[in-house]
Amino acid sequence: MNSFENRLSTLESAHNELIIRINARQKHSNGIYDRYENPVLTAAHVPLFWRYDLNPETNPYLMERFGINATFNAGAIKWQGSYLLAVRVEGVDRKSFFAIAESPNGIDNFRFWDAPIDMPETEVHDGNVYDMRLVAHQDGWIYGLFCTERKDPAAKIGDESSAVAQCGIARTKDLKIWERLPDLKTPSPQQRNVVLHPEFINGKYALYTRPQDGFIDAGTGGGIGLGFTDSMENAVVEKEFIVDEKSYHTVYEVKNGQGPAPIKTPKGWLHLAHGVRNTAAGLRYVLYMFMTDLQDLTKVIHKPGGYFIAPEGEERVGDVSNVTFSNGWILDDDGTVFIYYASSDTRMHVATSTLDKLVDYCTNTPPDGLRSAASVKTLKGLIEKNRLFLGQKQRTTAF
Ligand code: M1P
Repeated sequence: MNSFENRLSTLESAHNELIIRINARQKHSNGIYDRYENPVLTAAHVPLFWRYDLNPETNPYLMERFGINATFNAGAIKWQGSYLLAVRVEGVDRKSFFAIAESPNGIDNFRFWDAPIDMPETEVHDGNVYDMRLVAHQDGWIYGLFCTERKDPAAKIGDESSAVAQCGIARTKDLKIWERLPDLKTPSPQQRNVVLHPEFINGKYALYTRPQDGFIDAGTGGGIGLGFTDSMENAVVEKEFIVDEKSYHTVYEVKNGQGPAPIKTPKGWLHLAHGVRNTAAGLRYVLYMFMTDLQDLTKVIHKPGGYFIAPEGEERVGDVSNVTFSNGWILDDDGTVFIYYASSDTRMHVATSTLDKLVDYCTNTPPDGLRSAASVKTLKGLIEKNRLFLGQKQRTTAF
């Protein structure tokens, strides 16, 4: 074997080993969900034939010709018995695009389809596209709503970083061929984290929005909004109702955003969202949950205090450290919920729970009392409850 073949064979074995690696559940859990030992997708999962020119004549050193920086913020759907992620794949040039990765069990063995998604553009070309939410809507289409980012046309000369974020919309029947629809129009100057509700509401499409003044700053906007449109072919939301506000001294104090589309349960719609607060080390992104009323989607009926998932261990470090972000989950037929989350804008993970556990978590975890004294009162209530219960069981030694 010559050195080209040697190198290729080493690359192939390492890649194959990574793809087929079994992902074991972590030993310890908080009872609400289980984490897993390994990320489900990393930049190294991207096929070698996307990254390398495999012809020794045109690439004698077997160099990477198209470097991949990260695989993160994936939408998710169960499709023909497989677990699919619509992954934000980011090249070393900072541009992201979408690609489908498929697993037989939702936990490991994720493999990218042969080519990334060819996403059509509108007349105003996209600068960058990311964070697709996949929704199988009642109307029969699968929609992909994502952020389309373009250079701010009002940026001053020399300002090469101001951007405008809007919601791009596409739909498909097979996740291969996509039809691009016009971008969403709302009263807000910018939009990110827009998500389609899976059912019609009074004959209209319902969209979760995130009104924001600037590209990063939510400013006077922020909060998870809800708006309605008659059609997705020309989607216009005239009024946004704020469902879940950002609020002082919480994990969603700076801004928040809907994660994937909510899941319907007999007790209400189950939501997964991200919340952002500021720290001396920069912004910290965590996931939190809440439930809304089955009839009135703007009414929050349960909201546990604090975060649901925060970055842990290696998850804490990456391109944008201290971030967990989720825009995809899958409810399986047996009630298992696969929660796909990205860490630090770098890689994808899965956590598993069940619908019953998540509803229990939302309905029975105390809400945020918004003051230290309120937290102490809640905690003392739990201690007292345990004292009485354990006392009845004559196990007072615990106290
Ligand atoms: O870098 C963290 C996240 O920042 C943005 O989220 P938000 O709009 O809520 O601030 C997005 O760019 C997201 O992709 C990214 O993970």
